[in-house]
Amino acid sequence: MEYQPQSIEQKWQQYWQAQQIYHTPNHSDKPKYYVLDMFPYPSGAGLHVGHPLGYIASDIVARYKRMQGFNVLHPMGFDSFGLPAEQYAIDTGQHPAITTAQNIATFKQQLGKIGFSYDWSREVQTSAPQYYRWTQWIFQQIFDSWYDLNAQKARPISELVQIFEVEGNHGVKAACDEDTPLFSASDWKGYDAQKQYTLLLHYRLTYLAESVVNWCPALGTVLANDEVKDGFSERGGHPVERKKMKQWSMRITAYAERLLNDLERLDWSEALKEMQRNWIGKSYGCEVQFEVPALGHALTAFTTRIDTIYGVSYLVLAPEHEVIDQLATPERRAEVEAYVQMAKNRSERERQTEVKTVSGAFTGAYAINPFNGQQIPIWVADYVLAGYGTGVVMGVPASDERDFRFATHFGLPIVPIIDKTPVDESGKVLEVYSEKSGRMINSDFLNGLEVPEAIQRAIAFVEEKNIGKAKVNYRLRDAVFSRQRYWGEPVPVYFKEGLPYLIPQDQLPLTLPDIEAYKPTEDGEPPLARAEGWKYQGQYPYELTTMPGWAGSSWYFLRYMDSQNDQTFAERSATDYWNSVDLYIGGTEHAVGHLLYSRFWAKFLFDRGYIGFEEPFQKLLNQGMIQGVSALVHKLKDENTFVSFPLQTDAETIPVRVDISLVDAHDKLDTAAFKQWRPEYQNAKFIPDANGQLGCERVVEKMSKSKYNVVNPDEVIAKYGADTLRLYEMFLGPIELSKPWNTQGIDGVSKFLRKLWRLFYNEQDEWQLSDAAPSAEEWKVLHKTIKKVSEDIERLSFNTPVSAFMIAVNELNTLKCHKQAILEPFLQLLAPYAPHITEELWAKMGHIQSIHIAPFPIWDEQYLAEDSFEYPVSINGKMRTKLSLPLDLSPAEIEQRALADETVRRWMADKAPKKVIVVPKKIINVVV
Ligand code: ANZ
Repeated sequence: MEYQPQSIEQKWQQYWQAQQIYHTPNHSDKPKYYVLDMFPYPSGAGLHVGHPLGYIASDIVARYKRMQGFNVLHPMGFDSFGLPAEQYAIDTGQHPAITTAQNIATFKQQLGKIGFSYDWSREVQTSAPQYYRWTQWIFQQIFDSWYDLNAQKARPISELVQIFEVEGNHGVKAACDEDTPLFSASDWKGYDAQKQYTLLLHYRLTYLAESVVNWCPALGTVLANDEVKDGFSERGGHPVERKKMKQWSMRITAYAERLLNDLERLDWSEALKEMQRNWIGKSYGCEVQFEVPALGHALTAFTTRIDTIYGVSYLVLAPEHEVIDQLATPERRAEVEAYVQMAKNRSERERQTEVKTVSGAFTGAYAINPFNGQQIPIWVADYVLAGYGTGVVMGVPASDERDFRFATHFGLPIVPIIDKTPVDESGKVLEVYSEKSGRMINSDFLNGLEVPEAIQRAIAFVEEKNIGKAKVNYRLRDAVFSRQRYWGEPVPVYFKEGLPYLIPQDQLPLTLPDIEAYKPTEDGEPPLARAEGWKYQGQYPYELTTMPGWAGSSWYFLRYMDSQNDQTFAERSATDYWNSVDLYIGGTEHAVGHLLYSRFWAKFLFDRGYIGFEEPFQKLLNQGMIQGVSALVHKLKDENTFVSFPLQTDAETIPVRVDISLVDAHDKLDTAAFKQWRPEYQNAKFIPDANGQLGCERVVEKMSKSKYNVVNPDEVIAKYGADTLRLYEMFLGPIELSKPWNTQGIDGVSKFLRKLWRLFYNEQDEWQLSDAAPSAEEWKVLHKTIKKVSEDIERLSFNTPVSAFMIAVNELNTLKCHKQAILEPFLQLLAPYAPHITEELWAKMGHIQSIHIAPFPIWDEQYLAEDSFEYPVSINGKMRTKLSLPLDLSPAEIEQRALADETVRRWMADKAPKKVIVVPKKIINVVV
């Protein structure tokens, strides 16, 4: 019997399914192991060979751990809310649920063919009401909580009410709105229910607030920063405005410190942790006040370099700053207003990244530098962000590059940061302290210090004089939670007299209503405004925005633990048992978004006692991308003629991408198929190479439909089988690296499996396993492979075991080893990588139970001990052959064995040796 993957793979996939081999119980005496893939968005294009890279690696680990006796949780599901399905719905009128269901079916079918060991009974789909019911429930818990900064944890709002009743809010340290008023216990008790409710809204961990968003009137929606380019929508090129809109936000900033500190205990790459640290962006600095006579009060700037305060030559405000109106003098007003209007339309990202374009406007007003009493002009410029620090920057052109560009552009003075003791002409040290202002007017008290000490001293001074305070700032912003879209979770809130209320828990899920078109209304309201009569109790309007894409994916790892539960999001006993994910595999594109939001929600659920751990993903592995290998044909400019590559002409050519299925492994184009491919090439002419063929150029780039370089795993499986696909994807190289899909090596992998098959079946297709006792050499091949493969999987090196398997099969082949005692454990060792062929041969050996629940082999050092040495044999000074000899031979015995060897004798031409020198464990030298 030949090895025919097509005839065995499907059979075993059905068998595993029917026998529930991968069904995972929630309680077990075995130790647990949770290995998870980032679940896919089920796009219409289906899987390409890049997607399974991480899934194969995680499946190998899952199988390996299962065979080692762990109770392994290895689920799969779908992140099934999202834009493409909605866009398709807008274009075609088809309900996104239908497209989504079709796409999920395709994905499941494709995944099924690769032979993954998922427990499908735990599947989740974020767009299913049974799932998003609990996403809504979590939203409600967040709404129902506040963050106690003393206890550093989220607590129920009811506990806050108890505190207010006893002591008002004077002593409460909470993450809350800046404009939260102060009140006493008796004030509180005097307020009516509505007023109390309104005050509590300042504290809730999810809240409605005006936030500045990218609003595109033509598309009728808010766009993410990366969907806006130079003030226009990336799609359609419509103008985008910065607009304040009421949006739900989540107070993730309350968790900034914990999100930062707890990174330390995670087994993630340093690069990834650094990305999260930068995103959280903790900076130590100081707030300092600059009096503004025109205002009658001070403006506060945030700086990390208070030590440079003597070099301040201007103050600059963010265009959104509310005092600009009051500050602008009548002569400057028009210019300032025009500037503010212009700046408003640039997104935050543009403002930060396009630092080279200097722009700004002078308000006409002045501030006083508290350290030296100097008067400095106040400007408005959009390099200052409204949402960071205080929205006011002290400009120090002598020290800061952006400030330098700004000052140079507008001709503002570049004041040196004094680094010498200031003296007058006669050499007298200048006054240090002004009685009149009570402040330093000129000082050398920072000079000669290293920057950190100078900062410390200046902050101490500022605090002592009561003109500012030390301040820690985070770059992290609260997370906007509203989307003006249809295909997302409805926010489980209704409005009564303008205030948001939660719909009762027993009425969840609040399901998406059907609407007749999936776009915003004419007056810019979200699509859900089209749902007529969609009101709570028939009268109170529901929230019309839906949740963002990250809502459902922030907690799905918990749902897998108890996916069918309709009483709670997941039973505490189940989450206690499974705890954090032990190994999480996915792409780096989620480094900050998804991974930060999931950590936030886990910490929140932990604080509220719903789960017993606060980090979701203990160990993380980022897989690289598989790139496509595009094919280019070279077309003569202005002609429908194609020239073979390497180019046979000096004429100017234009490279044209062609579908890779039209090009063979030797980069030659199927010209007939090419003519058929596109009508415009029907009459194409070709200038072939000397062999009459048309060569193509190959380039490595992103795998994408638009580049015609997509390789579908289904095709690879149809040709070679899933086991070859699995081994080959791992064989391509270290999992973390990106690498091109290069089909040239795939035959080698396929051949390896055929060779393996031949160890069991002879050329006459007869079963040839024997129960003879293995030789030491055979044992050694087996055990060194077990050792190598086990150690490599442990350190997540998935490519190196593939070569170890290949070497072992070659060696066993050379040894003509057909012994059950060797080949049986070898199958067990290979099973995680090649689950089908190993299951087939295992069954042929007579096993009744699946190989995938058999134990993983353990190596025995006894077989690995070196008992021989491979001697190089040199004859008349030239290395001629190698001899493997037992280590316990005496030099005389070694000489005897060498001289008896046939190859050696041949090189000696059967002459008597003049001299033989044996260096034990080194070399044998023969002179004739
Ligand atoms: C004076 C100065 C001198 C500054 C110097 C830096 C270097 P990080 O580290 O990111 O926290 N800044 C403050 N608020 C800002 C805002 N809303 N928009 C843009 N820039 C702002 O950066 C803090 C520094 O960024 C602050 O320290 C301030 O410039 C600027 F040699 O003050 B610095």
